[in-house]
Amino acid sequence: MRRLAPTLRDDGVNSDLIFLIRTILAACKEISFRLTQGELAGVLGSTLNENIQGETQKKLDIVSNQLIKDVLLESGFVRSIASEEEEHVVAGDPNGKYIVAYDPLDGSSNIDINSLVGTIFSIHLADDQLPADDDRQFLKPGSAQVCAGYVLYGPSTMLALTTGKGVKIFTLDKTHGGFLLTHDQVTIPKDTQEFAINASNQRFWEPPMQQYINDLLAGKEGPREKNFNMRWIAAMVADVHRVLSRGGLFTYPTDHKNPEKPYKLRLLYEANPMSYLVEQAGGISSTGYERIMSIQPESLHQRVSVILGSENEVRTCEKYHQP
Ligand code: AFP
Repeated sequence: MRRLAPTLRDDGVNSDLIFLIRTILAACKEISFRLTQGELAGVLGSTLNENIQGETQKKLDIVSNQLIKDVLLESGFVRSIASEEEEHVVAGDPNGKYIVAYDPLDGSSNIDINSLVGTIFSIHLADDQLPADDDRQFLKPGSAQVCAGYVLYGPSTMLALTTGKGVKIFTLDKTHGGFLLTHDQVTIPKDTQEFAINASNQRFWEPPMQQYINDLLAGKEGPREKNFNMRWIAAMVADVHRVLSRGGLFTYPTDHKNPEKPYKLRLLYEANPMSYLVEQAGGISSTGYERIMSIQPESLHQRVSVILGSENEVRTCEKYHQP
């Protein structure tokens, strides 16, 4: 099986970006090791702190954020970083060519139950017209990304990556620490019978989503005239990996459970990188009303409604949202 760097060179990816991707993966390998060690590494459990999102920080949230932050700032290739765990943009190398937005440990509520978690990253070119510590560096639509990926820490540690030439999946071979190409040109089936949503929020959804989900649940006897299966892993990385692997629809729609927080998923370091991967694999990613990668961000930790996956199924869900 082919290793990461030669595979990306064959795709015409420049050596600076390959170096940056490998830099991120160096931190991810360490995160993978600490997760595997679990209690033995003393990194499970929560801290007494809350992050900018008002969420209790897990010890491994902080450790993972620091690991990635350190390697990015030392790389010489990164002008600015934005993280779920950092309130503001952190300036890196003034000559850095790239900026990186990342969620160091997505699904961290799964850590203490030994379930799936992951790291998500989104890479843009730096803006020479703006200071390195200016949040506006990151206020670019997802369509401007030059690279996006995630590392899923599961029974295997797997990297899904796109640089705009389709999606490749690599598997970490822990015998030598290399990521080997195990799935080339990943393609999401256009149709599906599987959806992922946190159904406990049903009473808080908007009517279009309530109706759409009701019709899925009605199965063969309902208007869809076929049965559907449901999954919910509570880690976007894992649910999206299933969509890339066998199709499906994943959604975290708007809800009015907390009027101050109508959306759950963050645009810059969850929705946009995942949307890039899904679109590059032949799927689509929408709010129900517009393409996610066309949204002009207004703030660093902006949240958004997400409906992504198999093209025909997302289109059907969008139709429920048409006036
Ligand atoms: P955490 O990182 O706080 O666990 O949140 C994960 C996440 O942002 C996303 O990965 C999941 O799809 C979603 O939240 C799960 O949300 P619920 O806990 O409300 O199901």
